[in-house]
Amino acid sequence: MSEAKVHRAMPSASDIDQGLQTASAADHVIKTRYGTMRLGRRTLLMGIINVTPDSFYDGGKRFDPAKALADGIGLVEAGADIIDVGGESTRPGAPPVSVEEELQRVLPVVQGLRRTVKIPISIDTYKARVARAALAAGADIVNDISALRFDPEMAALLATEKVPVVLMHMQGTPQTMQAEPRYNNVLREVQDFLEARAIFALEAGLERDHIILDPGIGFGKTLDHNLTLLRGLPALASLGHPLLVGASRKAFIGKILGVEPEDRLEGSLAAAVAAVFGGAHIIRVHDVKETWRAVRVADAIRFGIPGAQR
Ligand code: 9MG
Repeated sequence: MSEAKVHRAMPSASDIDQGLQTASAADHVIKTRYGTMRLGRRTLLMGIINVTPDSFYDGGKRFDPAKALADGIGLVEAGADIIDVGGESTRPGAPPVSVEEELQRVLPVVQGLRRTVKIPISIDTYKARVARAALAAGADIVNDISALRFDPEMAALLATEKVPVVLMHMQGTPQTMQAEPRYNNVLREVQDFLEARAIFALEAGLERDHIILDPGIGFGKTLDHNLTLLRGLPALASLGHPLLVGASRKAFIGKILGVEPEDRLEGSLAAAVAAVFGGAHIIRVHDVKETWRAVRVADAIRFGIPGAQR
């Protein structure tokens, strides 16, 4: 497993699911410029590389691009299927950064990863200018926490570039979202929002197969809202698009266990496994090696062991 997805080793990103023989009810195929991802036969892992000084867990750890690149390669060796590179913290209250600053942070890392790893790279940004430059530098997917709402040029860019996008739910903005999140029915409202954003994306010219939905765990949600959404993932999966879930080391885990981000690994693994059983196709995580093991076992229970006689 370890070197399989870096350039110095052999298989390509299109081999992601080679050899797997069990299929689930919700099969999806996402074609990226770097290879085809098969979803629904096993859960994919999106490894997080935040090139920021202030992210809630890894802020400052990868602010040096060389360190971010080395850690990104390490996540691929640990089993990541996608690497998500971000240059602006989205923790509650984090200040926005300028386009120039964000580009300075992410571009060397995207370029370095593209030269080195053989899996799709995702750029975590809601800014069209950052997305455009990152795509030119080798990114394949755009992870837009605003679901195409914060930058009016983002939808047209993605339609032209023909790349997949993650459309995430958020109430408010990162600056305001945790002030007083309120819903009458959080699951219904998030479901309606995601459905509406998928329709918006389609009408803007994105391909149906390029739309990934995400409930936005922790983005304008209380503990109870987050738990209701994680419990309700099957309803979100029923929208007919691949589902991405990011719960890794988030505050709701800290609230349950009374622990700081450094001590939330076990809670994150529990959330990842719950997401697998809820129908998530992609899990966004900091701890790829540990999540890879937990999710392989969860996948074996859910789908059967690939190739095993039954
Ligand atoms: C950038 N970012 C932080 N948390 C996230 C989550 O849960 N989903 C997505 N798509 N992006 C996230």
